[in-house]
Amino acid sequence: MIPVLDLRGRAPGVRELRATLPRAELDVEAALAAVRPICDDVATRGAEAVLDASEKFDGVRPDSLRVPREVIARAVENLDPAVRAALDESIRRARIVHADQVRADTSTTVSSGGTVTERWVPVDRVGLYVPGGRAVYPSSVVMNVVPALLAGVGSLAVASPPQKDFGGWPHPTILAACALLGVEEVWAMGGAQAVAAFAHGLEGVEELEPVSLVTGPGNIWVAAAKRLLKGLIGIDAEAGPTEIAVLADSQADPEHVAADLISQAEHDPMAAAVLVTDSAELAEAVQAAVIRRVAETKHSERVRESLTGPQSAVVLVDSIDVGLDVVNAYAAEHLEIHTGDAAAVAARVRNAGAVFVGTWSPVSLGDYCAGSNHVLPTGGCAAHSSGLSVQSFLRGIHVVEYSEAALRDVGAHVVTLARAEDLPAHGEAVTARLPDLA
Ligand code: HSO
Ligand code: ZN
Repeated sequence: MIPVLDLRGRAPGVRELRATLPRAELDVEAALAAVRPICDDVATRGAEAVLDASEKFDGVRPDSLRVPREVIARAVENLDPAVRAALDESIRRARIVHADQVRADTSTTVSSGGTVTERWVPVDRVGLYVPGGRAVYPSSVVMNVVPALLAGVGSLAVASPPQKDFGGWPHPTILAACALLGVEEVWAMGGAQAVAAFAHGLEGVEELEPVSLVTGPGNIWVAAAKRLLKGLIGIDAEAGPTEIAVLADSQADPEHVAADLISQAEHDPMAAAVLVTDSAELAEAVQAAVIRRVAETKHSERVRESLTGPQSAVVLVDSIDVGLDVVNAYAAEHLEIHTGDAAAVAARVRNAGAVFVGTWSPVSLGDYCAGSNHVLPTGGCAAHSSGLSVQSFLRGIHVVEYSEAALRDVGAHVVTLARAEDLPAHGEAVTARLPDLA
């Protein structure tokens, strides 16, 4: 049974909701201590340090860190045709959605002869992390690579942990997904050591050019390495365990709701599943369906651990209005709306990584084939951040160009503000050009 949190008869405010709603706690700070020596070792000893860490943590020492071209080619040749067709469709849909995110430069005439242009410039080189471990994530290759390519990133490298069962290379489906997207630079490395190798680069037999930005989900060690190396590199987010929240009323189909809660619980015993509903009958029906389905599903053990854990809950509320307050305070990575007029309710959602509207839009559709991105903010970060997009790989550079007349027009204000900040030399940069403004 999913633990119940009964908020009926109450309308708690945001602060109280944030304190009472369940949340998976990830102690990234504690992981930093373990990750720091690994990252330092990679900085000084390079590839040897990465290989040693792989042997220790992944239980395998790949023949090389860079995955050879033939190994990638073989992975595509051996790819199951149905998987290939599904990946092709996933890529096609992601491309059309992300293509609409590409932005044109904007040029604003601020005053006559004074313009500010915002130029969108892709990051030169990026490292994309694709997790291995409990599951294989070729879909995450798609979700990282597609926006990077559409942003115009010129150089990109993918890293994924070496797999004991596949000769020390990343999972073949991951390699095949890279090939389908035209990615040739793939590295058999995972965990903190992969992030460190991306950040510092590698020299010698294994030549890895350092990257400027690392994106992609990963486990706590990856998150800790991102936190440690942030600044030297840019990062997208520190991904935590996946989360699904469902806002549902009495019209919802309990089987659909149960199946969707279980689908995300399948990722991780720490994954969070939260049902928010104003219908006690629906809550009961969902609990019953969950029990039945969990018994039958393949990864029932980890699903059960996730759904019965302190990070999951069925939250009972008086109305969908209060339910909206709850889900907005929770700021879930994924939020499904199963109510009458779901679109209208969804329009009132302010905080969520992605919103799935109505009974025919399950999260797993978005995980693979909706066209939306599945690298999304977790742990409440949806209150301030977005998921991965073309924008994640761009920098907006302001290009300022003023004529003499345009500078003259506003120069006195610059001088005044410079004096007000007790930074008179700032004003002197103007009066050096236009002495009469002194
Ligand atoms: N739900 C995960 C993404 C994923 N699901 C990949 C299956 N494969 C985090 O959004
Ligand atoms: Zn998923």
